[in-house]
Amino acid sequence: MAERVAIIGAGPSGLAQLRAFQSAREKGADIPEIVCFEKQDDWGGLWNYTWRTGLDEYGEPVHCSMYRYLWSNGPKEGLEFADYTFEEHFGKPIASYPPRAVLFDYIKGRVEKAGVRDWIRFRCPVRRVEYKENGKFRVVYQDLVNDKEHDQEFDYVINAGGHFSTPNVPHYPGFDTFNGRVLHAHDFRDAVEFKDKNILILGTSYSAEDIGSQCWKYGCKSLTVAHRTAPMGYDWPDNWQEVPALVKVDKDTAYFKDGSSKKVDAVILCTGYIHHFPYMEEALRLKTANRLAAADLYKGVVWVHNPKLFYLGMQDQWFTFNMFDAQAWYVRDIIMGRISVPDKNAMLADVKARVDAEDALEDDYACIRYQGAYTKELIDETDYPSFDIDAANQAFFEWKKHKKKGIMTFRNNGYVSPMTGTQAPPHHTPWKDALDDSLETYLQV
Ligand code: FAD
Ligand code: NA7
Repeated sequence: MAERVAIIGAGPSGLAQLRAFQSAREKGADIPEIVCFEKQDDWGGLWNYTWRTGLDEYGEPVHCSMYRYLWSNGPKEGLEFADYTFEEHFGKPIASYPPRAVLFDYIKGRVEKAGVRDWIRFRCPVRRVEYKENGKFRVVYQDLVNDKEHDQEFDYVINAGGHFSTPNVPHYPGFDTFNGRVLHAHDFRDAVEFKDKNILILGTSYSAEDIGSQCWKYGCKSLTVAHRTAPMGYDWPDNWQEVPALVKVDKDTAYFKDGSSKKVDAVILCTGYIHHFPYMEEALRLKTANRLAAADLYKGVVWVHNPKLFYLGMQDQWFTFNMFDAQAWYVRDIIMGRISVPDKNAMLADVKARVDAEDALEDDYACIRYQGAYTKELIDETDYPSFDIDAANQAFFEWKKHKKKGIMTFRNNGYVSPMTGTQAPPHHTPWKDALDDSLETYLQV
């Protein structure tokens, strides 16, 4: 009997895992039986956009945290697959900050070519994962379309369920009597809703920066961004101000720590996400902060308390798609007996070393190098095509400088692909004037 592997989620991480196994099979290896459970009706994870918010048509929490007009917030040269380049997919070099639909198309292209769609059971959320005395995992999943619950045994489980979907929602005094809308970034969909409105944003990370930029681009009246720790400090447009922490709201007015106040129409909580895996039994459930060295994961992927369980993509992310690949190839090789896992003490020491090394990092540049080195460390142990990590780091470094130079213009720049060495062409329209984010318009010359 072939061993059985369950993969939870068909987002970029889960799809990397399918492609990793398929590539081993293509090279002649015997691979285990793979079953991937996906609760949405299509693959792509967060990149599979839906207008829905809250619960979906089956009463399931909507996974999507993406919104209309989302363009990549980092250069595509930092996330490119080493085994499937942008040039291979699009047949020509393209600009460096593709909109969501373009990246979705790219993600799909590789797995369509690999022919792995049949391994996925769509509309099948995993309800429960338990480890049994017989050394196997019991996986309970729901077939939503036929409304049936099923129960199966697996030798290995790979959780690729994502961690930017369940919102972290703080409460501030006065929210319950605020006259406008209070929403989390997870439920933000169309910036046009906020045209001519005064908006308050809480948070200072990617969501705050990008949702604020979308609202500015599509014509909001003003943006006020309150920071709990430190301001973002970019050279913002005139109608954008950064203020100290929010203290309370009262009907239509927000009050800040420095005593200032501002009338606002809506509050958007860009306050991050939580790692939320209620379907994993307690002993198997990852609990970690959103950081580069996630808790309890040897080499960032192996669950130290049961090394037949793996988590993919659970780190905070500078590197994304090619880091997920590095992880997926590594996990594949553990399962296929090509890489061995040390004893628990050695695994715990590995986690501690990673946490300590992250704690010692001094700035974002060091964080990028750290995650680049981690990605390379895993790639060096497998047959994933090796690539120039320094060149990917370089794209990120230039990106950071371009953001500092112009937060509303950085997406007009292009970078060199670490995979092909090609310099990306400039996009035909500056980002702030490009209101149509469709694939067809983006790919026009
Ligand atoms: P996800 O994409 O979240 O996919 C997880 C999948 O698991 C989903 O399909 C979900 O339906 C499924 N799933 C979850 N639970 C279950 C269950 N119990 N049973 C069955 N299926 C389940 N990265 C970039 O590189 N560039 C960007 O520009 C960028 N922009 C972003 C913008 C936003 C708003 C957000 C939230 C993230 C962004 N990211 C970006 C980061 C993003 O995390 C990664 O690009 C990528 O989507 C992570 O892939 P994943 O497969 O780990 O998780
Ligand atoms: P992040 O990167 O986890 O950032 C969360 C932000 O929320 C961060 O600035 C926090 O401030 C802030 N935060 C958290 N709790 C609060 C409260 N209670 N009050 C005020 N501010 C708070 O999440 P993002 O959504 O920006 O990014 C996640 C992914 O989505 C990322 O990969 C992007 O590509 C898109 P702090 O600095 O801790 O004071």
